[in-house]
Amino acid sequence: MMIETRQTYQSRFETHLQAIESYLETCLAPQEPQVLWDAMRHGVLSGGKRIRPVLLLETCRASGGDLEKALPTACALELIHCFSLIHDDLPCIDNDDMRRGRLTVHKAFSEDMAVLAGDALYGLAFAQITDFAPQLSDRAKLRLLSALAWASSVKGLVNGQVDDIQFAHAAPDEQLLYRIHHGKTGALFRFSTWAGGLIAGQPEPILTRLSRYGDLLGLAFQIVDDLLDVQASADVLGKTPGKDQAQGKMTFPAVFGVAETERILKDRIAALHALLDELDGDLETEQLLYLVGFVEKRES
Ligand code: GRG
Repeated sequence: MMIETRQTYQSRFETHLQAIESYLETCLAPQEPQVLWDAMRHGVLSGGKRIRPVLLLETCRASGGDLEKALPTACALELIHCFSLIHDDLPCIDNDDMRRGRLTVHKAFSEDMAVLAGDALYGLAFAQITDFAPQLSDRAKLRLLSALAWASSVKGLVNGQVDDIQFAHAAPDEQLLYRIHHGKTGALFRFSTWAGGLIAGQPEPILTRLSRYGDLLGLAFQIVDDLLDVQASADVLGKTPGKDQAQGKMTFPAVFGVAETERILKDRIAALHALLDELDGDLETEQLLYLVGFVEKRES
């Protein structure tokens, strides 16, 4: 294991962020019809944490891969994530006015434009891999496209969201809680860490472990999200706190209470440390460990 300083981790994280912001800005350069592109830009270029594309870039780098090769797929993933947030905020789903500290897309524009901006981002995401990733082999592109298609639809985001809607106000149920988050949050996290390894050319057994890293990290991320919804203020969160409880959502604090939720989080963090210990040697794991700390300690 190489020993690097905290400053190195932060500056590497920021380098990833700059590459992502600059790519997203270019791929969303305004076009006609202007209102559509303005709405798409509002939904994407609005200061998200970019944790999913950072994870993809970092698992690729930690695997010895080329960051330029991974960037289009990392940003495709962020476009899909932003699409899901735009649709999630719609009046017919979560009905939120604020996201990332500013008005949601349907509030800043209109409901029809928010639906269409989301739809456009979904297609634009896949086009980043097909048209703007010449360094990837056709086989790698097909595997990435297939995995992303499943993760962002019926084996991930959408089924997770359907469960989330259907089981709002249902009796607390541990199995259901994990099922919802395995889809809604876990699918894109699993994709990010698996795809980073795939692009770097890692063998299947390592890809399986990288997926597990994404899965555990996604779960930790969601647990922190649920705790923040109970504990943080609107200013810090950039969105309305306390909404989960108001909407009767199946969250970790709702099912387990806050103290037990904090214990489960510690348990998952310990499992992440153990997994990264196993991967050390095959991968440069220190920055992946730093990202575990980032997820655990985040305040918004
Ligand atoms: C077909 C893609 C698609 C979507 C339609 C609405 C929907 C189905 C799915 C919603 C999925 C969803 C909103 C999951 C929430 C996951 C989550 C923890 C979001 C917050 O992520 P952060 O904190 O947000 O990374 P930022 O703003 O930092 O990007």
